[in-house]
Amino acid sequence: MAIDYSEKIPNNVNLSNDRTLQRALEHWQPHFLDWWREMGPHDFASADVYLRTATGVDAQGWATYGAVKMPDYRWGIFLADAIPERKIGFGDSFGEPVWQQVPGEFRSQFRRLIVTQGDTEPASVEQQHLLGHTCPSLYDLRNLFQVNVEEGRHLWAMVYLLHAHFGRDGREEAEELLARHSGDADKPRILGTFNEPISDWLSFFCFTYFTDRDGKFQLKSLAESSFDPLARTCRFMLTEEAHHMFVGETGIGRVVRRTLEVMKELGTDDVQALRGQGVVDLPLLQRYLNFWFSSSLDLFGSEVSSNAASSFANGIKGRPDETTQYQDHVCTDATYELETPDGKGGLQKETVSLRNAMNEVLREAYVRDCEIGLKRWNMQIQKAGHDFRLRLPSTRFRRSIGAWTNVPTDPEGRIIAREEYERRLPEWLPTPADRTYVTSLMQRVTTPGKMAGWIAPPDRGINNLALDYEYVRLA
Ligand code: BYC
Repeated sequence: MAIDYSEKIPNNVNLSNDRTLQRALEHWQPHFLDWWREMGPHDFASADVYLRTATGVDAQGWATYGAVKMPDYRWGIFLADAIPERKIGFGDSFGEPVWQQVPGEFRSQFRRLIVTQGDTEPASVEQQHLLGHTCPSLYDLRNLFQVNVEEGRHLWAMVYLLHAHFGRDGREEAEELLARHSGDADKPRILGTFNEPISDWLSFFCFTYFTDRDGKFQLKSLAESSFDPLARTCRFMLTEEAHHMFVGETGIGRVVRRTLEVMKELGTDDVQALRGQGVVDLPLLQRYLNFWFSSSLDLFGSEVSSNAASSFANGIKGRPDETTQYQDHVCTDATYELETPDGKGGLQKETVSLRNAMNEVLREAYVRDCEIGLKRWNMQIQKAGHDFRLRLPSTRFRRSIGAWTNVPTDPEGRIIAREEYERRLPEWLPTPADRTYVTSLMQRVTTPGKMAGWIAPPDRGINNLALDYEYVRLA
């Protein structure tokens, strides 16, 4: 269905047919805008930004591009088209028709997941609140803002579900989504990674590479849901998410390219020499990757989880590409082998029900997807004639959720003494000196077509425009 932009809240859900819902959302809208003004991109409210806006939800041309002031962005409610006669694709109700309403017995479980999903969206905007001030180029600044407005829209997507399907509880949750704040001591965001500061662009690229990719996998699992409005909204969100991961992958790739250029010019990989030239040495990049990858792994929850089992059994959350990737969609008898710490410095093998291991199944698929960027970046390094390789640390390294919580391991996943772990952490995670150095590189560049010295230009501009196009016109 086409998106109606004549409405106060653009939508393709026939909002004007449900006056009560429309009024409730119109009541929430100014709260959202207040939140955006306070917590969204700092200081750029009057800039003209070359943004894409959804005009339709089909695969072709869903986007239109043009200069927009961010507070005027048309945040709205867009669901992918319904699949006629769609059937439940997994769990105990496999093969039955999907639900247009939430079954009462699953209400609180659905609410919890929708709230958790919704919470991450404004959190990421808050984390990136000040980043615009230190943009490496107008191209990057525009990409940051594109990501920010779309995360704002993803919040709308979840708030719509809460308002439309969860009554008063849902409306209260929607208010709470604007009341919790990233890193707030009293009211933090729900999931750990979303309380980590993103105060430099290297962190931003790592976040969009690793953490937005968690978004991809979680949204793909929710897109399988038996609750059809949730499935449809997540399907559309996934089309927006792809750009965010592109920003991360190409951002890190450009950092690597620039560093390789300077390594060639200087004829050395000496860290101090490279830092003297203002680029990101590869060991430093590795430490940033270790930090954001390990934090993002926690977002999948515990390896063995009764929440995950009941979400699967009840048809609430499936596996990514459930229909095409798996034969057994019910998984009552299937098992899963895990290796977990035995508490005595060794490992033990555990066999658990596959349903209980669904978080781990997702995490494994996620790790495989993360490898793709690493291969590309390493190809660049190899072609430049260097032996250094970027690597994903083991999924056991620096975990705060699940079986490996607080188990000291090295990045290869070997259990080590706590003393060794503490002592060697500066080899593995960004040190205060690394962060100070990265911060020193974060000088704002806003001349069209120019890039900061620590990052190479992208291969092409946005929507076939030239690289020196003025993607953000600063007021
Ligand atoms: N930090 O059984 P467990 C995105 C909590 S990203 C803090 O192990 P479960 C985006 C958990 O909530 C995608 N707490 O795990 C990206 C539970 O607490 P309660 C976001 C954590 O429940 C970039 C307890 O530990 N979407 O879209 O099976 C920019 C035991 O949980 C953490 C979703 O996450 C953590 N890391 O699975 C913008 C999808 N991990 O409820 C956006 C919806 C776990 O007992 N959420 N806990 O108080 C879910 O599917 C599940 O809630 C989780 C956890 C996968 C997160």
